[in-house]
Amino acid sequence: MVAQLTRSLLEGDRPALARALTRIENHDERAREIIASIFPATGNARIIGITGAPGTGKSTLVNEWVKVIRAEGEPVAILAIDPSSPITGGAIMGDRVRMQEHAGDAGVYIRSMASRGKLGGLANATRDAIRVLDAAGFPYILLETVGTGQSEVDVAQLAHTTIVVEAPGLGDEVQAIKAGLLEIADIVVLNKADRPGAAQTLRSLQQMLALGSSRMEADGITHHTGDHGVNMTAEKKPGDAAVWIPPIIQTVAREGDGVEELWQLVKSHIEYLQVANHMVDWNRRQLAQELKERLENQWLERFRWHMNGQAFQQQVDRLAEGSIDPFTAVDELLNHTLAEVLESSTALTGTHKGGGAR
Ligand SMILES: Nc1nc2c(ncn2[C@@H]2O[C@H](COP(=O)(O)OP(=O)(O)OP(=O)(O)O)[C@@H](O)[C@H]2O)c(=O)[nH]1
Ligand SMILES: [Mg+2]
Repeated sequence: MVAQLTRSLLEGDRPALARALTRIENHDERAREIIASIFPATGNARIIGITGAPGTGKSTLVNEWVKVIRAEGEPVAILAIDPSSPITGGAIMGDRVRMQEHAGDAGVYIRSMASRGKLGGLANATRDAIRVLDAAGFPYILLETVGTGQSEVDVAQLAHTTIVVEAPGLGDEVQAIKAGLLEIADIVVLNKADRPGAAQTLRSLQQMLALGSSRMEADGITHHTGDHGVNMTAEKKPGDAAVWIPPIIQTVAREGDGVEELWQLVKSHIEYLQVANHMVDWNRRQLAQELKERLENQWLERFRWHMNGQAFQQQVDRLAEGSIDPFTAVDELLNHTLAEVLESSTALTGTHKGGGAR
């Protein structure tokens, strides 16, 4: 069943792709088998993250961008992580309508994924969804997330290139700064450059990027050096000339203005990653982070599952009687549960069949 699905998926079959993504979205048990079997076929796609405050024009930008990529003849997948927040939930319909112009194009695949689900599950579900799209043969995956919370910031960092979109007229503060997004930007887009206040927002962005770091201006583009989050934390090695300086670009997404230039900037960033082993470093860092998160989640889940209700209640009783102190109660409970978890892990030979925290 899964073998058939995987085969179809690798052949580029769209219904199979949709089914696999649904399994991932629903945290279906078989998602794991799918990922295991496609894993060797992944690692080829370039992932470009587009994030920013609600309404900054991310979807409009993506829509225009898809036209540019398609004009070059490359297939492209768009993965939109829908926030469950009621503020932006309504935008999904708008996106559907907007994206309809790509409906007849087999080279464009659009999918939105709900961000509800288990704690810490969003980044992992997104990782898996990216792998499925990658295995299905898309050379470019555009990942749209609303940059409102830590989990969205985590998701934005799954991209090789992270674009932070800002717009004027969203209040006094620059939203990307408020949300802590600027630190993870490889490219900053000031969209809605046609709107009043654009010049001022541009100045604020430039100032923020320049804060605590050197700054150079050329051709109206402000550069910035320093620590730029996940993509930029690679140690500079001797003989390694390339250091990426996140540029700011202005766009009017609704008119398609600046989108071509943005694509060229993204291509130079991809090139930058490919020289001097940045991509190899990036990949290892991503995998280490994923392994850490999955390990923590699995451990916690198993631990909760094995947390014996009786043993727990017993400790509560003893605490109430005053025959034990809370520290000893925790120690004993921990040892008891730990033993159970380890025992069951060997019995299951690594396959978790428990119901988790449900
Ligand atoms: N004036 C102007 N309006 C724009 C521009 N780009 C997008 N818009 C408008 O801004 C509104 C929000 O655009 P979206 O593309 O849905 O924004 P988004 O960032 O995807 O929004 P969420 O997904 O809800 O976070 C729409 O009404 C767009 O038409 C632009 O360059 N200039
Ligand atoms: Mg959107």
